[in-house]
Parts: sequence; C-alpha cells; structure tokens
Amino acid sequence: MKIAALAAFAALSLAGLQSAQAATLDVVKKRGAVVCGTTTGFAGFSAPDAQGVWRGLDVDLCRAVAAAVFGDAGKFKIVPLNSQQRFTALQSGEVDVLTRNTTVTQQRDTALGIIHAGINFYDGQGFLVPKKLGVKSAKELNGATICLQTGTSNENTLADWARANKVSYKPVVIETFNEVVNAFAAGRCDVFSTDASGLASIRISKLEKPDDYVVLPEIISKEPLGPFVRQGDDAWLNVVRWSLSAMIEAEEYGVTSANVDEQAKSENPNIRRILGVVPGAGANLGLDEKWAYNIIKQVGNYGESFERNVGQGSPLKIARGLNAQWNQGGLMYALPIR
Ligand SMILES: N[C@@H](CCC(=O)N[C@@H](CS)C(=O)NCC(=O)O)C(=O)O
Repeated sequence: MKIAALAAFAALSLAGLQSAQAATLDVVKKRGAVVCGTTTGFAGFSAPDAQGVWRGLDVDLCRAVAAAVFGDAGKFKIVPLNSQQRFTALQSGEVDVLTRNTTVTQQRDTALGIIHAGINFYDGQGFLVPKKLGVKSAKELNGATICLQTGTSNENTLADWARANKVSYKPVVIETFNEVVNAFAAGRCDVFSTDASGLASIRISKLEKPDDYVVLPEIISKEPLGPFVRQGDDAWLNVVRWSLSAMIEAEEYGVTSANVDEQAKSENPNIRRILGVVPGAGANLGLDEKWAYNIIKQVGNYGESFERNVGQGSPLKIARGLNAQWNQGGLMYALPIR
C-alpha cells in the first residue's frame, strides 16, 4: 500500500511537473500555429521572397517545428525583429521561439531568462570592405570607420579584438539592418563587420555590385548561431532542440525529403526510430510519432535546407565548412534519437 501510494504520488508530481513545463507547447497547439521571431529580412537565413513567402535556413527551422507539432510545415507565423528587439520579444511571449541568427553566449544563455536549443549554423565574425580601399587584412584597419548593427554581439567582439590587436577604429552603430547596410553602401563607413554569413548575404543581396567588395580573411570570433526559447519550459525546449536534431540526424543517415517514404521501409533501427516506424520518440515529446517524418518530408534534412538556402543551390554559395556533418570534417553532430 505504502509503495502504491508513493508511486501514485510520484506519478502525480511528474504529471504536475510536466503540465507546468508543457506551457508553450499547449499554447502553440491551441493557437494552431507556432510564432517564430526572425530577422527583418536577411537573405539565406530569414527573408521574404519576391512573392512575400518567408524563406531561409532559420525559417526552415521554424517550419520544422510546425511540422513536428502539427504535421503541417505551413502552420507558422513570422514576427520580424531587429537585433535589438529580439530578446524582449522572446521574454515577453510575443514569439514562441527565436529562429534568428543569434549567437549563443554564456550571458544570453543565463542572464536573460532564455536558453538556446541547439546550433544550426557555426559562424564567426568578419569584415567586408570595398575593393577600392585596397585593404588585404583586418590588421590594416587602423583608423577605419566600421559599421555595425545595434544590439549585436558584434559590437563587443570587435572592441575586444581591436584592443588586443592595437587597432583603433570609429564605430558607426545603427539600429536597423537596412539603414546600416545603406550607410555602408553610401560610404559612410569603410568597413561592415558582422557574422561571415551576414557579410556573404549583404554582399550578394544588398549591394548593387557585389564584385566591388571583398570579405577579409580574418575571422575574429566564434559565433555559434542557434534557436532560443524561454527558460523553465523544458518540454518546449525539447520540441525545438529535437526538431533541429532530427534534421541533422536525417542527413547523417541519408534520409531526404525525396526518399523518406522509401527509407521508412529500412531495416536500420536508427532510421526506424527517427521516422516513427518504431514508436516512442514522438510520445516522449508529446508529439505524433510522425513528427520527424513530417519534418523531413515537408522541410527536408539539414543538408537539403543548407544547400537550398545558403549553400550551392543559393546565391550565397557558402561552403559547408564547420557546418558539415561530424563524419565529414564538420561540427554537425546530431544527438541520437533513441
Ligand atoms: N550573431 C550576432 C549578430 C546577429 C545579427 O543580428 N546580425 C544582424 C546583421 S547581419 C542582423 O541579422 N540583422 C537583421 C535585422 O536586424 O533584421 C548576434 O547574435 O548578435
């Protein structure tokens, strides 16, 4: 009796705990859409196309969460946020998840009431300069004016690097993306500094003559970019974290949007678990057993999303580099779904 009572109590407290933690997932399910915070328009990662459809590596992550929760990658809403606005929007509940080129740092992960749910792009901060300046290395930037966007990690990283390398510069810090890009294009600063992915995107999508600009060879920091959720909601953290992980793991096992139905017949136990042929992973997340199948079928695996949005199938042509799979010399290492 005593043991039975204890077990009942344990089950009750576990249920209580789970319901407290499941808040965002419940809200999202009731609303019928996941609300993702993105950039205001940063080609390759999150930007509306000519038809106004939001596309990009980060938008795909948002779609993946929608596919996992609803079995429908279309059930999402985008809230465009500039760098400065993004954390308040997540903290206040205006968005369910930040899918927006945000660097994971110790401070952001601890002090802001938010926490990262994985890494979907390993990046580093760099410099973009007009070729006509004749600059070949960042070490030659002494005395330069450098454009940066307000509210980015890039401001502090640049200050640290400049101090360490005895480079003096004049920061031109502007709040909105278009204005800071326009300031650079108009020559109001000599240099633009942000994540290398951002520089590639700006060069190709925002500057009239991309060939007149060059990205300098120095990468001055680690910028691991990933989705963020609010602290204290582990069930939702898991939904986002494992949606991303499923995309990465699907690539590792060669499961693509094109072959996912064929792969569902695979004998490989890992693939059978990912695709829900062997049940369990879905129930563990409070989702349908087809959660990952739906992500892969409708959004694709990580490699497909990478190539289409920022890689060889896109104007950006960013190499996989650090974002290749762990067994291909990169850092993408999915946590196993088992
Ligand atoms: N990874 C850096 C920089 C991210 C960032 O906000 N970059 C700017 C410059 S590329 C951006 O995405 N702006 C787009 C916008 O504000 O809509 C961070 O997390 O602070």
